Amino acid sequence: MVKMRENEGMNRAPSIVVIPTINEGANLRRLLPDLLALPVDVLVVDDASTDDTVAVVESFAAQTGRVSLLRRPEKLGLGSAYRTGFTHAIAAGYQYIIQMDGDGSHRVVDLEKLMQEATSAPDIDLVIGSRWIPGGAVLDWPKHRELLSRSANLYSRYMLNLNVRDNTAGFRIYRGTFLKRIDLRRIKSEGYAFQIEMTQEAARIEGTIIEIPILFVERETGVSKMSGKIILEALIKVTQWGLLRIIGQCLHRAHAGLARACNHRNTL
Ligand SMILES: Nc1nc2c(ncn2[C@@H]2O[C@H](COP(=O)(O)OP(=O)(O)OP(=O)(O)O)[C@@H](O)[C@H]2O)c(=O)[nH]1
Ligand SMILES: [Mg+2]
Repeated sequence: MVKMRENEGMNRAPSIVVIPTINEGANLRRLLPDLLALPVDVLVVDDASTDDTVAVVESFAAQTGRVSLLRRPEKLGLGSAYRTGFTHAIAAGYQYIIQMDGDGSHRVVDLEKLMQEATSAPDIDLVIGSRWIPGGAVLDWPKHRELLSRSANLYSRYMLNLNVRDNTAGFRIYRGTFLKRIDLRRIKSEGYAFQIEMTQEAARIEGTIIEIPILFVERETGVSKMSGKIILEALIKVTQWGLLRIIGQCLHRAHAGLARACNHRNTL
């Protein structure tokens, strides 16, 4: 691993962007210069890319000293890449930990907006770049992808009772101290389910979550890693979590009803 910058007080950027990659060399070559124009450091978590991803990252690391690279020997999953990246970022003491795809779908202009919001109030724990609130949109996405994303969000919002429109969004800023409160070892999902599980956990520990509209742009180069397995994982997990939540609620109500009935009998 290229060494991460230690906490150098005022000299180091307060924020770090964690980018998971597999074969995103062409995209990183365009993304990194724009990102590094902002006051951020970058950590790339790469799973055995066979293109020039590693060379591109190492070259920016050498030129700027603000880019780190964590290399893993095989494709270990998006969720696991983020868990590893987040763990390093938390340990290094960054104030804001940013999650962003390396395929160009998440725009740096939108990141600037997200950063403004994240830093606008001390109580904001999680900022989500949202496609599905007014002002948000997708560009060049096939209709079936839009339908899939919209239905996944509707289903997870209903099943998990989440007040977030874009649960599957991968463009986010966590306050470092807040992310530290989430036990990442308990988060087991890998694909879209990872984003949903993190949203669910953030809501469970009563974080302040806001959504900011973004324009999500379909990748121009490279290959999508989205698969049927990722969709199935999300469908199964959301259904399991949702049913457990609903059963828990029913048991709670039944217990409360029983207690009320007993109290009533005792007062007769
Ligand atoms: N390290 C690592 N990165 C991954 C893995 N899967 C996907 N990525 C990266 O995560 C980011 C998002 O993956 P994409 O393939 O664009 O998947 P997506 O954005 O969910 O789906 P599309 O809309 O089809 O692009 C990209 O930067 C990928 O290179 C993985 O298993 N390990
Ligand atoms: Mg993508």
